[in-house]
Amino acid sequence: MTTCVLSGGVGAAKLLAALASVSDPRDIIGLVNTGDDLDLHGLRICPDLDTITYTLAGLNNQETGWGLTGETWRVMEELGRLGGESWFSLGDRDLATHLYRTQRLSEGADLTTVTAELTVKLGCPITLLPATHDAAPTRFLSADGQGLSFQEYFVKHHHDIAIASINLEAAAQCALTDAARHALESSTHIVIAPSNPLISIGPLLAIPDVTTILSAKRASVVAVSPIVGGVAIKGPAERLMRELGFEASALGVARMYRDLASTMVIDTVDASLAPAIEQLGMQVIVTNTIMDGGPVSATLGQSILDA
Ligand code: FO1
Repeated sequence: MTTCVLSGGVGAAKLLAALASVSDPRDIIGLVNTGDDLDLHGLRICPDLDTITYTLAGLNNQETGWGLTGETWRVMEELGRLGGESWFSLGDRDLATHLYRTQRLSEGADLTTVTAELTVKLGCPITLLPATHDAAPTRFLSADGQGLSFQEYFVKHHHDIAIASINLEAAAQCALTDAARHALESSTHIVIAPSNPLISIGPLLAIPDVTTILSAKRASVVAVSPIVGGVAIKGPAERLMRELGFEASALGVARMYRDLASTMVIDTVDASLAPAIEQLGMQVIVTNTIMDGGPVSATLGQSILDA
């Protein structure tokens, strides 16, 4: 019994930890978005892979939500003094991960191999797979006509800029890795994490063959809504969904996933939306989805595995 989880960053990390708390972590695979990845200072930065690795290893920085615990920022401070690019903060400890990854990639190792090395070395007990080895950066067009990279939108503009469209063309041109394809095809359960459907899950679904595989396995696909009570648990999902013409609710998320998932997990505060979601042809599980890293997470994890 293997569970493959389509994953963004923070929300997915919490869900993967929840699933790992109620099953053998060796049976869980995170299939992770790389659309947020960037090259900066000559380093390959993979925010979602690192957020999940650090969280599952118990090393995540709970103040920032990204990066490592016990972090210091001396390199960034020095870089700022030199007038270097310091808008995207890499902590001193986090830099070691990036130096390691970049060096291994430059030696010819692929991102799947390097990710496996980092998860083992850092103590993340589940398997994490990048969905692709190709560069597939997510881009944005702002309402005032600027083209933006993911991290320009997310960090430089604090995702506080109106967006006209999301560009997933690079993802649509890239190839699923063999390991990712095998994970999707052979897993008994597939879960869509409560990550942003447009910019964390969207880039995974844009990769050729992913929606085909999910549709064929729809009966074993469960999606967890990242929108609770009309509000995103974290990040810009609600605002982006509205700006791009989607209803910012668990029902709106269900409409996006109806052809891919047979079961939708929604929060108890959204229980009144269950009949409308069932009318889309989905089963609905109503439970507490605000994960606490303890009993609430465990109950959510178990309900997903039982679905
Ligand atoms: N998010 C920020 O808001 N500011 C940062 O300076 C920042 C640096 C950073 C460095 C490494 C890393 O793995 C993640 C980092 N993030 C930062 C988080 C990241 O930009 C986003 O949270 C994700 O890409 C969205 O899932």
